[in-house]
Amino acid sequence: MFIRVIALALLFVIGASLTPAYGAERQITTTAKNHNLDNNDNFSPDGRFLCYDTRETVGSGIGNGQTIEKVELATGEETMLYQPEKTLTGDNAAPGVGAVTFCPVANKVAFIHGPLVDDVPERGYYDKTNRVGAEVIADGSQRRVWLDRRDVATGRDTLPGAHRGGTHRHEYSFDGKRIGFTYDDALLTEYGRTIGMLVPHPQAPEGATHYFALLVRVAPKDTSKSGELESAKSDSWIGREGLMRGFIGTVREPDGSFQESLFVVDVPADVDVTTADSGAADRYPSPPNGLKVRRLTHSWAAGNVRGTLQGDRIAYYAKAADGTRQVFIIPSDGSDQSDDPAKRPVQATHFEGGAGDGIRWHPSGNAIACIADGGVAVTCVVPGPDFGKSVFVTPHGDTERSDLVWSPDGSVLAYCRVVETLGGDGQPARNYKGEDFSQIFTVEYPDANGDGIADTLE
Ligand SMILES: [Ca+2]
Repeated sequence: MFIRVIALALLFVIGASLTPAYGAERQITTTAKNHNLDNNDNFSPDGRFLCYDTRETVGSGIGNGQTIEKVELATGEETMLYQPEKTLTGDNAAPGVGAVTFCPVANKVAFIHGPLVDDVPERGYYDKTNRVGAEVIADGSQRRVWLDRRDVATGRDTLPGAHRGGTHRHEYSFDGKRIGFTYDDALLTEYGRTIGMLVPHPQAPEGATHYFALLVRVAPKDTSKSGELESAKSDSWIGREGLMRGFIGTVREPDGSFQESLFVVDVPADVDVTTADSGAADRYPSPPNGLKVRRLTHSWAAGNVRGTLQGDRIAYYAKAADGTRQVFIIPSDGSDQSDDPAKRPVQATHFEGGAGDGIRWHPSGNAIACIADGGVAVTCVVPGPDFGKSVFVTPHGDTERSDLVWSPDGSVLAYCRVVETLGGDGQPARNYKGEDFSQIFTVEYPDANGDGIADTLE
């Protein structure tokens, strides 16, 4: 009996030491096309599906994106969610669809949609200043609505609630009521990229479901004064109700140089978007009344910035003392110049080669994930002795993983990997420039006790 206990204990110890710190990677998609998660909110609200686009299959970029699709994790079954009737490919492409994101509270997706082929003579080809958001119910019925209205008429003011360029990286707030995006104006191109918001509204311009409002007014390029912004990008909602949008601003410093720093724009729940000015041919749009832009850092910062569901903290990239790029965390009402140390940024990751793209929060707010050394790493961010401890949940140093996304319940991480793909003839299938396709993979988050912290770090 005693020997049996010893033997069992030994087996247990050996077993534990041989168990890798990561679970098995699982390849979800296998078909001969590119599967791009694009760092959006790709999980369906119930966590059963992932939406993706298929850019880089037949031609370059989103302009040559042909389809919007979803895959069921359990079966690998792919469903076409949207495919334009006619497409043009090559350098002059249309319409171009891509960058799809799931609504967190309904079975629908939003994505970038360039001009319909029939509208190309009037609107031109796909371009960053020539695209809008489209939305379809994610059941394969392909019924499309336009989220925003593009209006580039020059003989009068822009229609209220419309814009004059291109919206992209559409992102629903966690409660589904607002859609954030980055924006490029087509009429006044001396203004750089900035950010805005779409809300469903009875006064939305004809043909669109949502009313457009700029969130950050930028100065024309090379004209800003000290403290003014010339661009806003890498933006994301902070908190469930979308009352804050974090972004990276390019700001003019007192010495005349530019700095990229972390900002937040506060967007109150009762903001009246109809107080926004939609602009004219010679007048850039202006945000609605009641917004407030706050600068949180004064040194280099980068995104995409990501906020917690609770809205209390923001994760972003900044430089560590050793010069590497790492993930930092700051309270959403904090500042690197605050007198209160608790309101200042804290370095969360300490990866030797720095932190890669794709910061994501566990829904508990207790952990973040990002790519590092080509693998998926998770980091405990609960204040205390475990803060900043990281563990890889996939292999690393072997190949590149990208476009990380965490399921709504925190149990699964999904990402893309470029792997050899076989076509229907059993031969390797490759994209238009002879490269292997990107496929979707998942790994389970090792958190059996459900506290949001990887069990191997506890
Ligand atoms: Ca745990």
